[in-house]
Amino acid sequence: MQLDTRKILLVHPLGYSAESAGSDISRMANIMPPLGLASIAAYLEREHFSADIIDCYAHPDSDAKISTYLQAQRPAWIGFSCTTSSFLDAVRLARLAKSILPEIRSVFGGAHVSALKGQLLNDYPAVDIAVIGEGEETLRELMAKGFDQAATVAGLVWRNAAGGAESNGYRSEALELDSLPFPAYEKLAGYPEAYTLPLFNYPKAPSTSCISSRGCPYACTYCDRSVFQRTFRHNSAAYLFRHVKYLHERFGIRHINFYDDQFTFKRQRVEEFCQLMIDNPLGMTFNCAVRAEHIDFELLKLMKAAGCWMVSLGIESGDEELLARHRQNANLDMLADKIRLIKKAGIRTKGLLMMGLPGETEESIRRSMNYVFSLPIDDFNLSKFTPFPGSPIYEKIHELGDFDEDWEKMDCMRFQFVPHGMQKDRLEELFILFYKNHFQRPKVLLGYVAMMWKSPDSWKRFLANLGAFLRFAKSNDRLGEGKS
Ligand code: B12
Ligand code: SF4
Repeated sequence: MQLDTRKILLVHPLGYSAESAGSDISRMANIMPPLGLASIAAYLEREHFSADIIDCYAHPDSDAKISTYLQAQRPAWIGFSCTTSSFLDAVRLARLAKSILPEIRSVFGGAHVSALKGQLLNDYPAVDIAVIGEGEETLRELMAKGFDQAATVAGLVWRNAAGGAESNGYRSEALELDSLPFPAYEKLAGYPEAYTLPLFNYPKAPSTSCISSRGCPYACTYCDRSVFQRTFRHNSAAYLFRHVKYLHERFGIRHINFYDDQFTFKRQRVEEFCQLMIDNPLGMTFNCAVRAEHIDFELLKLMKAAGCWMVSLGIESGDEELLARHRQNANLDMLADKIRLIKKAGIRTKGLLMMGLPGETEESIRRSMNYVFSLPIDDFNLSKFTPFPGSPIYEKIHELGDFDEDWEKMDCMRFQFVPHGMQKDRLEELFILFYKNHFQRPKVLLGYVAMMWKSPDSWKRFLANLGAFLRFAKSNDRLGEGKS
């Protein structure tokens, strides 16, 4: 029987073994919808193709579901969205798909694919086509023209007659974001309940994440911007308000986490959006991420009035010299002033930090701790620096320390890179110490108590998973014992 050339199954891989998924603390705390795949699915459906999504990240153990779908629906295409850590799981699933439907064509997209392009086709026969950059129109055109015409579709990597990878680079025209349909959230099984923001990061449920812009004009050394590059395109305030209202009315969403790299980059857009939220109250709240350069007190007050609950802000390091090696405008006094302004406006603040950057020393880590603990920060996230393909630093990373480039382990929860002059074990100890010192501060503990009424759903989830959290804390305690 023929395969359906107008049908595609879109898969968000799990990225690690399903057996370990149940006890993974980050999964309990944080599961976000795959917005790229949901946007592609909505776009294809509008263009009269058929697209379904299986999200293994939200639903581990989805192999059987994928097999059943392929046997019953017989799509001619299967698509995978890949970060570096999830790419090999996608390759495994592509092999599984080909064992069921040998004629099926696999299309890979996402950050890892946009960064490494042809290398992936050369090394992984299960990858038939890679899409570079944004995927909506490229995939539509590919599905409309067919696999044999791949060379005529801009934004692809394909195999030529000799079997080598060939690419025609990025599409010359980026999409106008207001022309896109809203992501097909309804195609995500269990949405919105199956998706949860990090604990204590939202006041009410159900919550979701949402994207209203693409790209970032900055060039931090550790950041992979291979998909949307150094541009900034955004939805208008009116479109964004319609989107938020739609999430509220159709899915009952009460809190949104805007995952834009630079939510406030265009000040006027944010002003207009906030005014719409104030003039047409939906009873909703939101979080967003900003760069310190793009906020001021007037804007923050307006955001607060519009329902802004928490602002995340990239600090990365409390060592100014180290910071200056990795990002523009490394000014810790300015950052501290902006954090105080966020608090003054009545909004919670979350600092985003990284440990283990090239140039990091025990001294710089201590400076980071002192800096962070001197600020009125409500929450912080400390990730382990990981040099991703596509990030500027990746090119010369081997000159800067020891790098174990094991893609499956590159999930920012392990020190795959150890800068010159540091030891991996010591980095681990200091990492735990950082968190330990944070949680031992009475102000912080009181803040979590206050969450009983500020975010009761978080406490409910926390208590429901208490056993796993205690196991996690105990294992970390052992690691951190006796060290300071
Ligand atoms: C939200 C988010 C998350 C969420 C949800 C992830 C998801 N799959 O949607 C969560 C919190 C789970 C997450 C986790 C992680 N994330 Co994250 N995350 C993001 C963020 C901020 C937004 C993603 C998004 O929704 N973008 C908007 C949509 C529209 O874009 P998109 O997903 O890229 O999809 C477009 C194209 O890529 C392409 N495309 C994507 N998939 C496919 C598939 C096909 C078939 C086709 C044709 C095209 C295509 O078309 C889409 C539409 O145009 C991005 C940064 C960013 N601005 O994109 C980082 C980003 C993707 N994450 C990153 C990282 C490092 C991680 C983590 C490793 C770190 C961590 N511990 O948190 C984990 C990895 C988890 C995993 N197993 O994959 C890196 C990836 C770098 C890399 N090479 O791997 C990014 C790029 C941030 C950065 N600049 O460093 N993340
Ligand atoms: S880390 Fe943030 S500010 Fe820096 S390039 Fe990436 S998205 Fe832009």
